[in-house]
Amino acid sequence: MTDTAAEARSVLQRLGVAPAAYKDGALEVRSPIDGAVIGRVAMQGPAEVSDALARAEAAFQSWRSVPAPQRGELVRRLGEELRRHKADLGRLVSLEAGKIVQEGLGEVQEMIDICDFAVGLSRQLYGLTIATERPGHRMMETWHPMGPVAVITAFNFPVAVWSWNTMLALVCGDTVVWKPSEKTPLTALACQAIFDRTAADMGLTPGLASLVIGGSDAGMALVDDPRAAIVSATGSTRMGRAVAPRVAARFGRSILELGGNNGMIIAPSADLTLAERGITFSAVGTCGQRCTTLRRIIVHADVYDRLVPRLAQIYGRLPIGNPLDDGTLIGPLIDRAAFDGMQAALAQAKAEGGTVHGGGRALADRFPDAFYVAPALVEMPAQSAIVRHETFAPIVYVLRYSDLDEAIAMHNAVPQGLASAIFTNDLREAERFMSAAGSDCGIVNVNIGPSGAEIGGAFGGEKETGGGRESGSDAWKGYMRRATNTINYSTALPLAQGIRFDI
Ligand code: UN1
Repeated sequence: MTDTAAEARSVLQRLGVAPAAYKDGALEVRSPIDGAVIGRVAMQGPAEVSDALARAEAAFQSWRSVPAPQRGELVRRLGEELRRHKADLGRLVSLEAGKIVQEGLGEVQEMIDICDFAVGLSRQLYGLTIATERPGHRMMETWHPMGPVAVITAFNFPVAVWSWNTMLALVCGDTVVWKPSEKTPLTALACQAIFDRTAADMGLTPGLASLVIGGSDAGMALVDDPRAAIVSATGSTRMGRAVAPRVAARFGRSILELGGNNGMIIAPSADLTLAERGITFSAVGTCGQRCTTLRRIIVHADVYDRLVPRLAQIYGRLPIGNPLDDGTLIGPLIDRAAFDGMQAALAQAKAEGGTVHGGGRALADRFPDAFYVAPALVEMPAQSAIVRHETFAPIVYVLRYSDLDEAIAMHNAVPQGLASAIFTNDLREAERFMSAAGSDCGIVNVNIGPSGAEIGGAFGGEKETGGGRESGSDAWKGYMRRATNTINYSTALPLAQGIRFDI
């Protein structure tokens, strides 16, 4: 059996984190693998937030004027460091967040990918030139850095989401103050150590990116501080509801990536073998704790009786276990609260007429202080209250439909709007689902599941998901401010709209 505490110590050492940072702080960090304490980290509060923002603001004064391609050089080197440390950082993600090794490594790969993306972007921060109505004039847009970005992240992607934000922010000329989840401070310390070493090697000004480990008082201090030009927050809709109005009240900018309730329509023409794989990875990957996790399957009546029993069979034989072991596909839930939340949701689903397959506690003898579960497949008679609610656990609700319009309406009739998918071989159905009258989500896939998005596309969603976009496409614009410039190179001063104003 793995000694998670010893492993965490040696990985942290290889990643260059000073032992003082995780030896005797007040915050006990437990590995979800076995519940063992793997670190003790100091808790910081509003005073440290204020100091970090002061440093970020000071660093911003010079960083904003460094040419963007040179800023990209920092990100290029960070990408190289991450390549070098991929195995260790991926393992630390497994130890601290409980992901299987493949997914821990995948998360670090996602960091490397956003570095590559951001390096390219550092030479592509372009604005438009616009035709003006005035002779001898030119109109254009220039994009400028915004200031310090407060990055608030969740336990489930403890390193990738920081890098989505930080790498873009850095090439955009912004600086960063990061508050990670209190459940995953060790991976945050490791990222910060990598960052600090790289920035120091390059002789860069301190304070470009810093870390504050703390609770909601630290988070709210970031949210309320006008020096944080942008607040990029990832987490529950409840958290977003607390954050968004406070940032808005001071006219700050927010980028919100909140809850999902991701659905998939299985049409009569669907390739069911492909669908089974798509469903299983999306529904049970990361033990159902991704914001993109598949939570609802809307299955056509003609294929329901072929697909659902097969899924129940697959679910029954998925390897649940220590995420560090080869072959494990389902690791633990993050903690007891997640387990209790899952059981409460299953009880409610039963009360609402559902038939539950699986969903019980697993491996309690071997790991009495950890929370492993069998993934749950829940057949529901209708899209009742519990189905419309996001439970962060491996529960997938199965619903039946007979008409595509009805399926799309059902698909959209939830408060969240992150990711969605349709499995169909019918071109008309696929295009319908992607059209203006189709899925209302930010991510709309055909013949692949809703989770596991790659860097390159904009990531985020609508409604209670918060509306933010991160990572790919033109998400960089969220980290910059736009100036519209009108330049007069004539000897006259014509006014727009033909206004005459002679003095
Ligand atoms: C999250 O769960 O917060 O698309 C992010 C995915 C991953 C990112 C998930 N690339 O599932």
